[in-house]
Amino acid sequence: ERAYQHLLVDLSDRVAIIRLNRPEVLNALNLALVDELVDTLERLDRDDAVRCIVLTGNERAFAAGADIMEMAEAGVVEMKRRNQFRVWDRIRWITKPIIAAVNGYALGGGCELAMACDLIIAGENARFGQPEVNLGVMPGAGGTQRLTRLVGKARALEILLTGDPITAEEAYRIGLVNRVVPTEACLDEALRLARRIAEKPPMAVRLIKEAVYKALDTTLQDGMEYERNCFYLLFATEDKAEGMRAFLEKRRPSFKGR
Ligand code: CO8
Repeated sequence: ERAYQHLLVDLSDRVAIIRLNRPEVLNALNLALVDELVDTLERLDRDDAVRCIVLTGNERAFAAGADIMEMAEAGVVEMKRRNQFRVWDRIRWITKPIIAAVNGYALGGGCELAMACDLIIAGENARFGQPEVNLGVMPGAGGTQRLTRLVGKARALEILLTGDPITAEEAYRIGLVNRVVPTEACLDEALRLARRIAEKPPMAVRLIKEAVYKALDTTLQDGMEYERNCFYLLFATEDKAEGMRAFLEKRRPSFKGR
């Protein structure tokens, strides 16, 4: 059993569940929490017993943003010295799918954290927003970049310039989240989805994730070529042989991740 300072971590049916655990400050993301979170994601990513990761908070908050207490007195030299986004950027390289189960506030860094995940299940009470502008700053962990790619320029600018949060229903309408479910069903729905993905051949899952992020980052031509190479690569796996054989033999495949 491992001791965590700001997280609760569980494993069931090859799905790891990470709960952000600073409820007294609505899971504000201080430096220690983000360090611990990213270390944990990387450890779970290396663990063969884990095939999918669910990240959640509590009913009141997924995360209400970066910890304002830690930033209030900081100047630019201190912020540059902290170099906190080097840790943050490592989330991008987690190979297993990460599903955010979001209830309550997902604001500022909390919204950016949800967007850094691969899929988002929202409870009806979820509120997404980038209120940094109200503090005299702006997003620093992808809020202007990921949000714009996800929902387009017009909606992104409205959210970013007003700082007003949007409801779960609105987030669904503009394509920020995959689905909206009753608040109390949010984690279960995310776990159900995670277990479905955990049954799939891990190498195919991994390359699909890689190829989709490539699509956000490159030209269509280069992306198509990338996709094709990933596709060919899967023909070297035992799971490809098993998947196609099982189809022909009309039985359920059993995937090994090799
Ligand atoms: N940082 C520190 N403490 C917080 C934060 C926060 N972001 N959010 C809430 N808290 C604390 C409150 O200070 C309060 O503490 P206390 O009980 O000691 O007074 C406790 O949590 C409960 O909060 P409230 O009493 O304010 O609860 P309400 O229900 O009245 O309001 C709100 C809930 C609307 C969510 C309100 O707390 C709020 O506006 N919070 C701040 C939201 C915000 O501005 N977030 C953006 C922060 S800036 C940012 O995220 C920059 C990202 C850059 C990169 C991030 C990398 C990690």
